[in-house]
Amino acid sequence: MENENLLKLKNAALKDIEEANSVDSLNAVRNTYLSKKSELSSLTSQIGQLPPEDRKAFGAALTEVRVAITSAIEEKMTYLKNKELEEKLEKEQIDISLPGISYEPGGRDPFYVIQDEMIEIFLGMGFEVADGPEVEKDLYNFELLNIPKDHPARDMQDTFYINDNELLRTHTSPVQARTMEAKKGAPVRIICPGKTYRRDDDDATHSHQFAQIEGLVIDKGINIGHLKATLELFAKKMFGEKREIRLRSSYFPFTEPSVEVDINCANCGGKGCNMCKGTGYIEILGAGMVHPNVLKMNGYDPEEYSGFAFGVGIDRMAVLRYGIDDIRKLYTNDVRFLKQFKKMS
Ligand code: FA5
Repeated sequence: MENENLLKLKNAALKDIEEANSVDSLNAVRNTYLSKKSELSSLTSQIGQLPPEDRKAFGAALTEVRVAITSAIEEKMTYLKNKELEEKLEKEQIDISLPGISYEPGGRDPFYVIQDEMIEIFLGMGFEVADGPEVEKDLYNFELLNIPKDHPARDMQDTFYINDNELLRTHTSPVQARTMEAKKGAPVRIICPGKTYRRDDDDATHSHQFAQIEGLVIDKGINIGHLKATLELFAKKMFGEKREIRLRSSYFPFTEPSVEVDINCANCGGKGCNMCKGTGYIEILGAGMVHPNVLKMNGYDPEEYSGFAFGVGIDRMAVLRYGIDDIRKLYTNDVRFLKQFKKMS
């Protein structure tokens, strides 16, 4: 093919490119002039049949035409794509009178509402907040609390063991031993909120993971009257002035005497109903006077110092306070329950 014909081919292509007025039509032009079946491609494959002295010049002329067509197409493609995008945006209509999507604001989880409220009450009585690890040493969880290895009381608090010496703490009481260790014989007035774990079967009132607030007071002259007054004030602040508490004799290896503390049932006022299982009272916590062995093991002279301690279940408090029928609802993140709670609180 003469160079003059090649020039015609190039001009025809450039004209078609110029006339293409959409991305689709430009793609069709590209197909006509640059595809494998195009005239340009078939000419390229014929170079080998030319006399050797003509091949170089003809090859260069073909390349020049291909480059010219390709760059003209690319330039036009950019222009057409932008134009089509602009046209699309112009056509899009926004109806500003349509109502927006309403997102309901979330609320605080009942568990944390109660936990904060309990902490506030104790802070108001002069307690400080202490902390301790959830993966705890057997030493602090049991031994320094007067529960040596093979003590039958361990059966009541079976747990998840990491190894022979480490476990998920079964109560917040190990913080008692840790605090006494840190205070080195000085007076103590702490609470410790935190997660606790037991190998308990889950049901409406039990969870294998729950939370407690531990309380510990040690000083000279502390007696059971201080314990009762502290817990009575706590119960009234938490559940209302009319609530009474009752101390029932109990057993914990780390307190002597030990008590279970009940509160009179708000539902029936103490007459007996389903909620309090006919007893008129509902158990809220375990407590007692710190056992002399515990004081001794943790660096306090029981002849000089005495103290009281208590452990209250935070989840149980939330259940009682809000009349939640199943403790597991505090953990399952069911939005229906959380919404219901938001309305209640
Ligand atoms: C204790 O854990 C003692 N450490 C409490 C204590 C501290 C006594 C200091 C004396 C001095 P108890 O096992 O009773 O005691 O648990 C205390 C509270 O934790 C219970 O009253 C209850 O509110 C809560 N609790 C216990 N087990 C569970 C469970 N599986 N699920 C939810 N709450 C629980």
